[in-house]
Amino acid sequence: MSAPPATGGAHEPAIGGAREWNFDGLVGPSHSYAGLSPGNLASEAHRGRVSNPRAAALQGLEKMRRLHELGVAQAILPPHPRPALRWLRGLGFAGETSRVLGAAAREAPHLLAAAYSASSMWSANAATVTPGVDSGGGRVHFTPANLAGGLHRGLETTYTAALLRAIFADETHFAHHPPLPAAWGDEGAANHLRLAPSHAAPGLHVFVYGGGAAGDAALPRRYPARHREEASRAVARQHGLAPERAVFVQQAPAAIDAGVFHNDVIATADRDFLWLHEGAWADAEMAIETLRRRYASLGAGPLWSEVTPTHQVSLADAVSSYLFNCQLVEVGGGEDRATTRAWIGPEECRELETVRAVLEDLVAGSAPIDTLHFVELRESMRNGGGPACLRLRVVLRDDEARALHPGVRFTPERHAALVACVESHYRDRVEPSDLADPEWAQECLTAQRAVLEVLGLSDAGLPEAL
Ligand code: SUG
Repeated sequence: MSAPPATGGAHEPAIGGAREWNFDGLVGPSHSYAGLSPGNLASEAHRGRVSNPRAAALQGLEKMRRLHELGVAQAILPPHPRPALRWLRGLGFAGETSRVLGAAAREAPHLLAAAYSASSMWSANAATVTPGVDSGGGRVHFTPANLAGGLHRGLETTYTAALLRAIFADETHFAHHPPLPAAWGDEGAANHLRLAPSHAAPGLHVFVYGGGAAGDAALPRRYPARHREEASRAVARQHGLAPERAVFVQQAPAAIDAGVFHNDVIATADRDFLWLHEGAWADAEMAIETLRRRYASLGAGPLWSEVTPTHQVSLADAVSSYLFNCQLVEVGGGEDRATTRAWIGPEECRELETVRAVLEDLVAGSAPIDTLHFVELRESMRNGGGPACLRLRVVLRDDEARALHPGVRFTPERHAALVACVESHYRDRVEPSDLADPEWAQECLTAQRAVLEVLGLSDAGLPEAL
């Protein structure tokens, strides 16, 4: 289903000096395959494999470099300090570091793996963000996700909240909310889409949840529904979104059972373009109709929607290729040149014929996607993290962007410094048995501090240990 915009729509140049910034989570030195996420098929399938944190971080940095080269506003979020020794001590593992690690390895290896997890790299789950143009009071709003659906992921929230406050410190521009109660799972921006004619224009927000008040009758049978409707509604309230600017949509339980643990595995959007799989939402047709009507009633113009049917790409192929877990970004533009929309997706999409065919078809004319860029992210993909998972979108006006902590902006010099840092501090081979080694624990903590140094965040008051 698609409806070409009456005017240039997606191909019109950006207006009003607001850009979408992509904040990528740099992979941490303890990146490993611990099989920590039930319902995330890649994580389950790769449990116990040898990981390569150095390659993982370099792959992520290369993606950032390519986006920067395309002219996308790019920034970097540091990894969190791991292992979370204080957390392990709080769970009753006492004594020197070597004793804590040894006892956890013997008695509760899953807790040790959680304490080491580098999952903060998937920054689409870090927070939900609302641009100032939509938030009523004019400030950019942030709610760190509680990630209550996973022990290892829930460990991220405290540090994420501190990081966001350090990076977006200027209270005249940025508002920070507390994370939501853990009873309401909140997985952040991975389940949130914003539709608007341009980044600068007011938008319509789509909050996608897995279960909740209205959805309890139809929950997935096999895998958990991580995100609650109540969480989405609370974020919309916190951020001052007018009711007509928020639509709440339930994920299809069958999609969750097919491995779609976040909406960004099966649906995406960029400005006036919405693209999803037929099986993504509980009642996709009705939801899209509601979105079209709402979008039009806000005076935003026509919404271009594209639904990929199951007979073209099965849910299983969508999940294994991460076709929808792409970054759709506005590139080019300038004084009198129209911008184009680029698809940045994983190499895996090239390898599946059905998926490649759909992409080629989209570019050939059936949708407003102009170019395809394949990126190599295999280390992250094996844990279920594609290009979209690795970045948090933050729409900023120019004056807001100037208020950012300057050290997190991507520059070629900073890229080179991070590559050097990764090459000298990150291991290229980590096995599950390494987790009990106190030397490696120390190496991980030292490497994280070296990254903070490059990003100018060493004195930002971030927690030193978790
Ligand atoms: O939460 N994987 C992450 C992947 C997150 C992907 N993010 C988005 N879709 N936005 C998760 O399931 C696996 C870690 C391990 O098994 O070691 C993990 O946490």
